[in-house]
Amino acid sequence: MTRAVAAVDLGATSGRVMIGYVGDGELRLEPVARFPNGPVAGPDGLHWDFTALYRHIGDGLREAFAREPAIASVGIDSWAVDYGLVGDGRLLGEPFHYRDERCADGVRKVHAVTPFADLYRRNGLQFLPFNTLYQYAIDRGLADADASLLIPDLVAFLLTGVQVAERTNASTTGLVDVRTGAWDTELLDALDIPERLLPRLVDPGTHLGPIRGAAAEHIGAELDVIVVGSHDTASAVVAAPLSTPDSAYISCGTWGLVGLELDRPQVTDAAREANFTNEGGVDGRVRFLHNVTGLWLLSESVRAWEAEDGASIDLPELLDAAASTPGDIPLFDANDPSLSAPGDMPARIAAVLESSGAAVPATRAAFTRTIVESIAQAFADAVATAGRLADRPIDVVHIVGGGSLNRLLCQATADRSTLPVLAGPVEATALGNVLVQARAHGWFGPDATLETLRAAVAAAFAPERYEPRG
Ligand code: LFR
Repeated sequence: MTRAVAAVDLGATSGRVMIGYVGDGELRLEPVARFPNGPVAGPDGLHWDFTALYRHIGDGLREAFAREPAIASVGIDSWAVDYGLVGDGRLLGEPFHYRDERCADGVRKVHAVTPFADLYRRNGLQFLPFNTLYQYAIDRGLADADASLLIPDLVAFLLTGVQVAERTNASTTGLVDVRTGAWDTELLDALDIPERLLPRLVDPGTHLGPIRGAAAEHIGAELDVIVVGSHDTASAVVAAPLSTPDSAYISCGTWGLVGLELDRPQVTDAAREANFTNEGGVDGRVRFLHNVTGLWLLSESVRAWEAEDGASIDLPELLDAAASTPGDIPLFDANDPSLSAPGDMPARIAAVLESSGAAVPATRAAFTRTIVESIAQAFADAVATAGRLADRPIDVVHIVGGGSLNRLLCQATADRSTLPVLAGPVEATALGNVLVQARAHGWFGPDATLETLRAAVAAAFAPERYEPRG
């Protein structure tokens, strides 16, 4: 019997629809559709082109169902924190993009009411200027809305008509109580955020209901939507084949999410000072991690160079050239806030290098090497900090996601952390999405834990090992 589900996985630079096959010893992804995503500058700031994304999702699901009529359900995940406002059953405008600089005003407003140390005690989240609560603080649209839905919940609502807030992603809003897992109504009151906007919280694995109306007609089927770990990082961690109890993971795409899985949140002063987050994981696990700016630095630099040349750049070729750059490699702080917004990344990185007295590499290959090594250094530092904060002797680092294909980055992370790196799977997020649906269908038996799912990943996708070089 064919056991298949569809995964919709939306990343900050591209989205995809995949078919996931799960059967006797089989775990396999078949790509169906891939479409671009990114910030769109409007008169009032940066937005997402959600309308285009939603159209691509519908087309992708139609194609998936045409190819594989056995598809039993659909799961949706995306980047975190961003939301769409809904009124009278419709999306009220294109969602804001978290890289929009307006968030700074929201931070000032929220911290004037609730200082960061108090927020951290309540929500356990690292400071990121775009966390949803800061965006709400300056969003005039809230008053006219009936509901605010995070991106995957918004897609699910438009498909099924059901409004929920999936728990792993809701944990990134800053409005969920890290101790109880419920909406923090006291904080909502203090910040004047209407409680009516926030739908009921549900766990990954919840059956939401069938796709209805025009969407079902377009796709050609009333496929069931199953809630997955809808924060992409939560799904990626599900499919990180953690090989020892003291494994660290890095989910590396646009961001590098570096940390550990814990059973309980760590809401200590030391964790707050190190800016470590306690995001909600699938099965109530805690994603104790730090956001490191990841391949964003490279993709934005390549985008700038391509614009300069009016021609596309072969990334593998550039990385090969970078790997053989001789001499000293100047480093910069990958997390410098000046590197967060889109646009002219090479000049901004050069400014960060210059301000610390470091030399600016003269060639693109050397510049690329500096970017990759700076990311790897930030990864190594975050791994060490995670181990120290959680009192764990980290013995291996798993790199999953797009970054696992970047050999230079994997080796540099091994070297700089002095730990072995196990790289892969590259499509961890989509796999985690597929696995949580498969488990909800009972395909892994009645007692399947995350360890069961990870064993399936390890069996199907042998990781590539990088030993640290002295
Ligand atoms: C990764 C990610 C991170 C989150 C950032 C913004 O794609 O979801 O986990 O901090 O995007 O939403």
